[in-house]
Amino acid sequence: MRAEERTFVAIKPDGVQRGLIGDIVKRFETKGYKVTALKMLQVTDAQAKAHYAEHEGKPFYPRLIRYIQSGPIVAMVVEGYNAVAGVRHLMGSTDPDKAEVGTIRADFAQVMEYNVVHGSDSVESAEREIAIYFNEKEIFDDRKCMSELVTEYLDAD
Ligand code: IDP
Ligand code: MG
Repeated sequence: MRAEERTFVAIKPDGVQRGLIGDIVKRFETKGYKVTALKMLQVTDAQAKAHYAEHEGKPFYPRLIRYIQSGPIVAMVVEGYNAVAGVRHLMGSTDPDKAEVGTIRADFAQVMEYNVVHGSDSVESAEREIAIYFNEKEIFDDRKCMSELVTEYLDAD
């Protein structure tokens, strides 16, 4: 049985600058995932290094660090069944040129260097990355659903 998972998602600076926040968040919400945390922030040196530690030493690493700090990002925690793999499926391949049409990267980006979104690649990475950008008090996974609120409202009379 697939488990309820949470994953870390970021709309990278190009996505924010190009006015794609709403379109990208919509992809996750229409899939049925719950956005349990969301904020815009400027990535610090320490956050950038922690986030991309696995890529240190690779040829594209300096440009990647510069890119993720080139403007504000929108950081999110996204929750749902099989959310780690599911979010990456919605995002598409790292290279937008190879991503399937209909995925975020295929539809909104052209080159690997500027691929508009980040999504964690495992449950362990998700927990590590969430902790870089959020404290637990900023995550709201116990929201009442609308039917519960409506029932409460009707019962109040
Ligand atoms: P992912 O974002 O699909 O998980 P990773 O391999 O973890 O892909 O790479 C992190 C980010 O680094 C990518 O999203 C992309 O922005 C950038 N990147 C990865 N590989 C390359 C490359 O070969 N050239 C330029 N940028 C790259
Ligand atoms: Mg990755």
